[in-house]
Amino acid sequence: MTQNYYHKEIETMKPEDMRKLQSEKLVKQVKHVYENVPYYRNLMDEKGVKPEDIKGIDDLHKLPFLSKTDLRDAYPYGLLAVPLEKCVKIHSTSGTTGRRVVAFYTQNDVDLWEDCCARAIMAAGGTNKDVCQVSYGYGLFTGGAGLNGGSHKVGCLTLPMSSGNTDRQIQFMMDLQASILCCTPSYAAYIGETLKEQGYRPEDIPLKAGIFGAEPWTEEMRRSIEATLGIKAYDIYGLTETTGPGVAFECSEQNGMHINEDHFYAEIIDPDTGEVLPEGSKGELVFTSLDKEAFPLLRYRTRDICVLSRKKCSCGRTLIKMAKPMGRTDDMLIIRGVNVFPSQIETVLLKEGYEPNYQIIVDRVNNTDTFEVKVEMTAEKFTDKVSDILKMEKSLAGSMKTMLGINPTIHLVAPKSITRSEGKAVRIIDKRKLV
Ligand code: DLL
Repeated sequence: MTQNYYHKEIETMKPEDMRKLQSEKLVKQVKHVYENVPYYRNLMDEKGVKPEDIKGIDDLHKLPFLSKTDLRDAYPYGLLAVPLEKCVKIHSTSGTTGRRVVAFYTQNDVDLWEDCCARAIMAAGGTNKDVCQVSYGYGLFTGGAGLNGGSHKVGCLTLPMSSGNTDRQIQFMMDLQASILCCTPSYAAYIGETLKEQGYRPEDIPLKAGIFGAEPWTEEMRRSIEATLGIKAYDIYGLTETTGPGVAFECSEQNGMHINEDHFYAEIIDPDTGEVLPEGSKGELVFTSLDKEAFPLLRYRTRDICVLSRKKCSCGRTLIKMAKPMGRTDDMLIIRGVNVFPSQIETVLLKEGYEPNYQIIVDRVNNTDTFEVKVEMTAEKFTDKVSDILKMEKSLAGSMKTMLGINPTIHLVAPKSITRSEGKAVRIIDKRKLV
């Protein structure tokens, strides 16, 4: 495959030149954050580090980490590094409890982010001749906006479909001859199955490539989607806290994702000690935004478990690669592309007058996640009247949908019927085989 680069000079830069560029950006960024974010300034002061101590990437380890807890504590504006009048938008995702994570963007931040997505689209073979169907959710979720912007930058004809309404997706795909599909891998699989049910063979489908991410997916799932849709499927990674999709993207080698390391410096640390681990070690992925303006997180702990590699890539890119995330160091689940924390479910249960005795059961049937929450009725709420139980289940499902953004199936069970554990409660039964 001939390689398309969006920023050839950066994407194929010599690693030593990249490190120099990263060092220069880091020095400026630390100064920017120290001067404008009192929350982080305090963390640096507590650690006894001053901006002058950071002369380049070699000094990065001296800086304190940030975690989701800091984002919650500083919510909503505490980590903002520019005046509000410079911000043009926000995106948001689940927090560990009721507080969501809100990320801010200046116009330059939006540009930088869209450039990252444009690199991903071009690495998947995209050009201005393509029709790019963006079927990630639009709105607060970053998927739709990021790929939409990237597609514009490449010059593709962009179909801003958002997710859902599969019949309409298929109609647009066929009528406008979409050649690139961007959505979660589970939605891609679902679209593929629906096309098959409607009698389309892979050779009837105009798509040539798919850019799928936001949730874990296996190699088997990739091969199955590729066969059903007749495409090459590329992985894409990102998180709201750093911008959204496009922090890393796959190339024709389909073996790990290149990190846009001119913007996001990656480290792997031991999640227990915080010690930085050498290349090739498995540990927690940490990102430092080198040039974002509004929400520039330094040493942000993603909780994703990962491995980095600088092995030469056949696509010619020299950007460091990350493996597919291999799990999480916390209990966050990703269900149908949506981040779900058990603590959020607990918050809803307590608010609705239930005890926090519950179990989350997740499975993947025909490439679609199922999401069930078993909840014990309390002695006060107990009833054996089926219509009352159904009403209570429906109301609880509604409150969960408001908190999580997706609808679980609620099963109310008799008080004290969920097995008590002698140690840590078994709250999550995840039957999916994701790695
Ligand atoms: O999922 C951003 C995104 C949108 C990425 C569209 C790719 C495509 P959040 O909702 O904040 O952001 O969730 C971030 O999702 O920490 C990972 O645990 C997980 N994740 C994202 N991409 C992948 C992937 C978006 N390709 C969290 N493989 C991250 C596995 C992924 N996990």
